[in-house]
Amino acid sequence: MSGASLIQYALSLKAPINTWTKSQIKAIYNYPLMDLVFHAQLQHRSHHNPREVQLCTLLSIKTGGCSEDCKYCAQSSRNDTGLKAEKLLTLDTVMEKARIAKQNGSTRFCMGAAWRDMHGRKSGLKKISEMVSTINTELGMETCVTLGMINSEQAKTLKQAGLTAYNHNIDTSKEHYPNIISTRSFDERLQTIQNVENEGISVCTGGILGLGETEEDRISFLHTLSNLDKHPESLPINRLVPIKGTPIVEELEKNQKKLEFDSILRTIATARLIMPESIIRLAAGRYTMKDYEQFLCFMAGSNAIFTGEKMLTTMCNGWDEDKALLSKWGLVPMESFRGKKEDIDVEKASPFFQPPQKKHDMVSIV
Ligand code: SAM
Ligand code: DTB
Ligand code: SF4
Repeated sequence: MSGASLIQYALSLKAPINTWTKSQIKAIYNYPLMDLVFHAQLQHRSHHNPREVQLCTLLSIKTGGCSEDCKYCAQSSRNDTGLKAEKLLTLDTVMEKARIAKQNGSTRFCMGAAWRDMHGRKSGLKKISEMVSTINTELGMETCVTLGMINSEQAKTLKQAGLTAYNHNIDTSKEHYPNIISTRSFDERLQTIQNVENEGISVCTGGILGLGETEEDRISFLHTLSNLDKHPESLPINRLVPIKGTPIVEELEKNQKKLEFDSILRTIATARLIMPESIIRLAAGRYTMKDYEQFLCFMAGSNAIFTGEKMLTTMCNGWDEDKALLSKWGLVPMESFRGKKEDIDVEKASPFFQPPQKKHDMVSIV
């Protein structure tokens, strides 16, 4: 099938499919950019209110001292980045930050810990569960945590606390992954995602662009995500933030590998076409993008951002700056616990939003 027919096929589907092949994804990814972005925007409009952008704020609740060897990360104890390891924050500190995030219009609060996994962290899990349930009950915000690998029992505990989503990135393609991380496998990442999914927690998973990956890697990365049993509820696209002292920075300099903005745009547009219902979040490195680059990412189908004082250890675009930008473009914050087209208040939506249609049988592909 040609790129054009595959795009038409993607647009004709009434429900997401998880049978995309690498060659189909490649044909879509390589379609002439203007047409690719245009059709991604059409897909976006038939699954989401095109005016809405989800505002999410991050907090590092346990910074630094991580035992993993992720080549890009400021928080790995193996990387000489000058970051000091800290203890788990207290409930009071976290609530203060969550309150500020809510006052500034964020509806999802995401807490990150620099841990490999939750093995032997019973008291940590208890404290984090308390943070999740207090944010839920006192502030009514969606919650997301990213704590490294977790098993089914730990996922169950977080679900009982009222956790909305768990972030666990596959980061890159299965093929490129061993070049980036050696202390845990790609399949271990998938296992945690499965554990989270099985307990009925929304899965937030995506990756980083700019790790010296090839176009084939970006296609393979999208292939893994779009072939998960269920597409991620939320799909973060991070642009590598080059941190001094991390091995990836030296490697990229040596290989003279630079990520073109077009590749980010193609990845987002392709993700939107093949995973129509996922919320695509412009994550780390957004502060390095020019306004018009961010605008193009929204055109290609992104509909969420991290906004606030900080990411985990790197810079984030601030609330006021983001509010001004979104309002200039006629975009509004997404309300809490919203996202799917079935939840959209049609009265409040853009007149260009296409209301949900009855689900049809799947169209077969030739
Ligand atoms: N330790 C947990 C884990 O690895 O799942 C949670 C925290 S970890 C910092 C969350 C994600 O941040 C990583 O999976 C990676 O995708 C992203 N990240 C970390 N450092 C980054 C960097 N320098 N540039 C872009 N994204 C980064
Ligand atoms: C994700 O994909 N990006 C966020 C969130 N999930 C936890 C984290 C980005 C961290 C960027 C590097 C830093 O700030 O240290
Ligand atoms: Fe640790 Fe997560 Fe950083 Fe890897 S990305 S070193 S697991 S904090």
